[in-house]
Amino acid sequence: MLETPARPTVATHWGLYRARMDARGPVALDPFEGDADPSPLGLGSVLLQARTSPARIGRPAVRRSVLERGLQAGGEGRGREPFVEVDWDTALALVADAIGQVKGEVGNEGLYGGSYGWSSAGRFHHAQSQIHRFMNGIGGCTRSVQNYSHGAGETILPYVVGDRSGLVTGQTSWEDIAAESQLVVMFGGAPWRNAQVNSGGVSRHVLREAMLACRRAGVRFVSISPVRDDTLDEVEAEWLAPRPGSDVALMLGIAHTLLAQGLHDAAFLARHTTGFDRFAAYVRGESDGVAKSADWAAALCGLPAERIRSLAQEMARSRTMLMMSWSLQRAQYGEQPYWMAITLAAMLGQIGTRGGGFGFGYGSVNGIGRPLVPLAWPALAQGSNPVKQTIPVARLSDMLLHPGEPYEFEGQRLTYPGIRLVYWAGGNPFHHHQDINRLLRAWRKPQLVVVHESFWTATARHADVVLPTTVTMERNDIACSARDNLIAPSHRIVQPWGESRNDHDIFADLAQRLGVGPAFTEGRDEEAWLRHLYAQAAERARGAGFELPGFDAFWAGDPIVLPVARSGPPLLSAFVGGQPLKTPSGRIEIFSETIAGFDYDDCPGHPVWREPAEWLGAPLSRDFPLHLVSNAPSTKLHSQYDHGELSRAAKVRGREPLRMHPSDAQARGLADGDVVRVFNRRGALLAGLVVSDVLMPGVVQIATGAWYDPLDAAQDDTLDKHGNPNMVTLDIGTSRLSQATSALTCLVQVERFEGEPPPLGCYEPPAFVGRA
Ligand SMILES: Nc1nc2c(c(=O)[nH]1)N[C@H]1C(S)=C(S)[C@@H](COP(=O)(O)OP(=O)(O)OC[C@H]3O[C@@H](n4cnc5c(=O)[nH]c(N)nc54)[C@H](O)[C@@H]3O)O[C@H]1N2
Ligand SMILES: Nc1nc2c(c(=O)[nH]1)N[C@H]1C(S)=C(S)[C@@H](COP(=O)(O)OP(=O)(O)OC[C@H]3O[C@@H](n4cnc5c(=O)[nH]c(N)nc54)[C@H](O)[C@@H]3O)O[C@H]1N2
Ligand SMILES: [Mo]
Repeated sequence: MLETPARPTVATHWGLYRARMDARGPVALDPFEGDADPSPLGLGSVLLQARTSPARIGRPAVRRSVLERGLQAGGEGRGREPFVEVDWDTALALVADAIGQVKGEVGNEGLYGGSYGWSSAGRFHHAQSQIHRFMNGIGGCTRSVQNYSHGAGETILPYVVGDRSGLVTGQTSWEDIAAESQLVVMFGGAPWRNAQVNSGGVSRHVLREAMLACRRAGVRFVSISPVRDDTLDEVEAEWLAPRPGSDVALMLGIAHTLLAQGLHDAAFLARHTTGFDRFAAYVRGESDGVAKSADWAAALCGLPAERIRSLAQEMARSRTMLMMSWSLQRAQYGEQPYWMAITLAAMLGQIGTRGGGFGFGYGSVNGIGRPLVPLAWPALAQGSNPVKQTIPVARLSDMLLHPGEPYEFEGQRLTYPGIRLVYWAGGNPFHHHQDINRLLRAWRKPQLVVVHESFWTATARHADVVLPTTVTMERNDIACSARDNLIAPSHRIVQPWGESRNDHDIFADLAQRLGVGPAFTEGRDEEAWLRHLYAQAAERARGAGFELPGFDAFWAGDPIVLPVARSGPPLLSAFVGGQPLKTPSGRIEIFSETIAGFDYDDCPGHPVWREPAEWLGAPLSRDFPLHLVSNAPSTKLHSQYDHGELSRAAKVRGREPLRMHPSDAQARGLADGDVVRVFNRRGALLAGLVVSDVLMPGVVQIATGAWYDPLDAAQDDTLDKHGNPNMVTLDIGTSRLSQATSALTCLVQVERFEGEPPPLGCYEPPAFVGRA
């Protein structure tokens, strides 16, 4: 048994915390001393509320008719019927039988184990790794590729620059930006709220100090975003607010100005890119009769043409860094803003220099722009998946609704599989997926839904078998992240809640029942796995020149942050220095023959402006005149700890805050603190109104993460009482190239909710009945 030291550490995606203990257990969590700007997400008693929340799951539970009729129960009662609490043996026997039955009838392809979600930090108890290891061990399952974060970006980048460097790692350092940049233009801003987190852990929050150092060095920031507070006040950024979804038009207007005024770097374009001529013909209007002038762009994006022209000139005159947030590609045609930004940076000719060029995600998660130690931390081995069937992750509802039907993806014609059993551990699709009413219809299709959860989230409520899992502080783990130089113990500070078990132990038990127990566990328990993973980490660290202490000293000691240089090579400096890219031409592909060969009008051979299905310039905006921005929440990580005090303190009359410009509120007779109904043809949610001039008129903004709380679960298309923006978001692929999420392409209307707002039920457990 591993001992917990007197001053234990708890590692989360939002930072390291020291547990303050008394004789009975933990009383509060304090920030790790090494972090100058700790995130409040885990401070105090937020995490400890896992132990006091009525929403905590204490025992396995099965939907009533599934307990009675197994796979014959049908999906209609999912989310509607009461649960029956059962013992572990009953629940696991049911799951093992069902898996065996589906495998026997349709093969492993009928199991969906994509199981997207952040789950918790920690290398061993990482739910995704555990479920994938389990599924691979029983013969595989249908999986997902990509993510909701940057699915379109990660798909387009290899075609344009040969790989994904600069998307999640490899960006030019903040150190270089402070030293050499004169102008930083941030599309989507660089919100501090988002840099609170990083998957796998955070040793030190760096965005604030990095941006302030730039400011002190005289760097000028321009934040291009519909929301002013996407950038810290202290950096004194100029705020330019284009219509959401119009960034490509704006960038084309800048490109046209550069071209018309001869400010583009022709030598760089000739030497390092291919296809600029065809793009230039498009910009000039030679290929489609429409010149993409600053005036043309102004009419689309809403910024003054004069400012578009002067910005182009400032960019050409200065050492300019173009920063693109991940949010920009989370919209229809989301491939285009990234391709266009690279093209614009190529026209400026500063790619590969210190402080010039482009980079992604600087304000999307913590650690971007901080150099990394050159080593890959180990992860739980997952084996390989014998089933080759995958879907782009955001095509979940499409897959469930359209089995056997074809779709396009990266030049291939693929077919959706027929899914009989959905198995989820560590994610909350009723938080993350677009168009919840459509998801609800899709979710009724499979014969069985199994969910591992610690809390009665909407996903757990819409499962047939719910298996209670421990939370981080109830188990031992090791934290290390691909975007941090950290390796830290995460100690168990309390015993598991109720009958909850670790994901690993649940899968080990199921693996045993399915005849592959020893292969799954390799004979190791938690401690043996941690020692095993740590030994691998120490070996890799040694390879990179760092000597880690032995496991026992590590376990009893402080978090370890490996020292690194403050600056690494600028993005694409090796390429500019002569090393070809992994693209067909070896150069930056402003025109891609490969993409052109796919013949997709929603993603042709060079960057283009395409009017999104929903935006403030669309005819639809007459009925639904407000653009809804649904962004990452400041008071939680997605839907995690929505029931915690930090998240709930920010709610307005219990509802998720929706921010709106004073002119839009006045036009609707709305006041601060009103409960409002946000709706379009797809659905409706309630929210609590915050009137604020940090938004541009015509835009409303709500964070994701409020737990879906249906007014009447027995009805289709019912109202969400609480504030989940995915009630109204659009569930279409970005394009046939990437098929990624289009969550930010969304128009709505907002009105006052008349009468007494209905009480919330989402933080209470669902209805239970006894066994018949
Ligand atoms: N409209 C709109 N939608 C969006 C976005 C947006 O900007 N707008 N953002 C998208 C993005 S980028 C993302 S990444 C997704 C995020 O979507 P998710 O990653 O699905 O969101 P989370 O709330 O983090 O869900 C994690 C769930 O896992 C549970 N969990 C935590 N630890 C463990 C564990 O150890 N074991 C088990 N079994 N469960 C655990 C938590 O209780 C929680 O319910 O949302 C996407 N959806
Ligand atoms: N606290 C906290 N931090 C998080 C997360 C969390 O849940 N909580 N989630 C993490 C995850 S998984 C991810 S993927 C990242 C997401 O990181 P991002 O995708 O970078 O962040 P978002 O908050 O979705 O959006 C950033 C801003 O983009 C702006 N924006 C929206 N549409 C447009 C547009 O059309 N044009 C322009 N110019 N700007 C636009 C909005 O004003 C929004 O505030 O955040 C991570 N960080
Ligand atoms: Mo994400």
